Amino acid sequence: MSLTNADNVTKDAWDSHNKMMLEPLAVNDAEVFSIIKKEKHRQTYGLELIASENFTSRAVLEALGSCMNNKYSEGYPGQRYYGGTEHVDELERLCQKRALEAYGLDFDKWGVNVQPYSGSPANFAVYTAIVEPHGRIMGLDLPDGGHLTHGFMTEKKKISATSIFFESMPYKVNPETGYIDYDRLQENARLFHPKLIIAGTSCYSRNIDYARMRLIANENGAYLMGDMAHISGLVAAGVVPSPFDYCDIVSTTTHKTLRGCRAGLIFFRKGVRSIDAKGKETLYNLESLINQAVFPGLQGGPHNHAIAGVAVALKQAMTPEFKAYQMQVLVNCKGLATALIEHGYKIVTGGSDNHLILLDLRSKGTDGGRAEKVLEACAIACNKNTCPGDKSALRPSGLRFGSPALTSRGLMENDFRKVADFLHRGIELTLEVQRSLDPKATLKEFIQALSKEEKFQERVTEIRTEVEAFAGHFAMPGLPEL
Ligand code: DSN
Repeated sequence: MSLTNADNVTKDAWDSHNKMMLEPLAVNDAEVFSIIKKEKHRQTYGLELIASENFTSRAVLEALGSCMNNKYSEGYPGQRYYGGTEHVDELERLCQKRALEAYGLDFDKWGVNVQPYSGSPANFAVYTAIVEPHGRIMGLDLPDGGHLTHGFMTEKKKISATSIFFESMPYKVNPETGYIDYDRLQENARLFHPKLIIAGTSCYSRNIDYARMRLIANENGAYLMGDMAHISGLVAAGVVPSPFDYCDIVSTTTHKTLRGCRAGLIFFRKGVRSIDAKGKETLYNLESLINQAVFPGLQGGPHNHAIAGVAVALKQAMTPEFKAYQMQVLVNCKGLATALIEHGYKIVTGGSDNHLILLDLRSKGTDGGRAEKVLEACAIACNKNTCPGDKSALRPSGLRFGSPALTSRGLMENDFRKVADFLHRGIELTLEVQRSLDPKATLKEFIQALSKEEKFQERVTEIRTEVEAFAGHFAMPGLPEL
């Protein structure tokens, strides 16, 4: 580049540009640096109970922040549309190998695509691959614990693109028990004849009966897809039933219980799909359909930095330490459930087989939205959630709590009892604020009362101070500063 071109780039400006490119974030962009520092403080001194979140390791973050971010590599290993891809090819192949190994899969029977940017694009790629436009899918309804991308729509509107471009018929949980109503799913599937049934959840504390779902899929000649996003770390550790035993396809995110960076994976079966009465074999053709749907169907260049981070997380997921961590996730979740039940709370389904619980606040006379706001003010992060039987998704009566993130910080079962005490105090405060208001007061009025009235602010400060002192006690995985 000429230093005396039409734009009058001076040598000084050029030198300073080159210097700028080497500056650390704190020097180069103090504003973004300070926001990140505030978030780091929030994560370190708060209690993170959002069931889908986790704290990834330093090694994963280093891979994620590496030069792999700079590389374009549209295509697949050995067949790229760009030059200079020998190292990203090696990385993607390594990530594929580790993904299959982490789940104990036979390389002849399973393949994997490691390019999806996250779980939602992964699911859309699967539907694009195997369900024709307006073909039929069945997933657990969002208010019952399913995910947006499992075909979510309301009575009035198709919300998720997965219900706009595909015809969706949800299945439900039994409103009395909170367990998936497999009988009703079976009856409805016999009428609807879906092309694809999705066995996956976002807020369901019990193991899925994959064998039963396989049976229902077979009755209808449907594919069965497991969306194990929430439980993929638990599955890798072998502490919950595996969707791989029964599903044709398994999708996942990589940043929840798996504890990697944000990305998605799609596993697909290869080889024989079925053999008819005369012994004639039908083969799967999922590999080419899914690979084409991901690229060039829906995505451009893979995020090679994310693939690097996922590869690192998958290596960690094959260690005995990871198994010990996942076992502790389960113990801690059960401990939290027990302590909350002792405090007089109702847990949907009565407990948990996995990393999350759903607290039903209806019997307490409050709802998830109000309690979530009070807990947030007290430095406790969780999310409101509908409970089975809720009449309106606008006023969800539950709170979803997960144990993965705090377990990553080293909290043990007794610590989770303390967490339950904090939750109880926050919910008691919610009830007090509510009692001070007209029963018809809106959420906005509730938040105003909470933040304006001195007596409530004093209580918030008291709980928050204790929460911060408690949380600050535990180690935080990741990069030391950011
Ligand atoms: N939104 C995530 C969750 O919180 O469960 C799933 O994508």
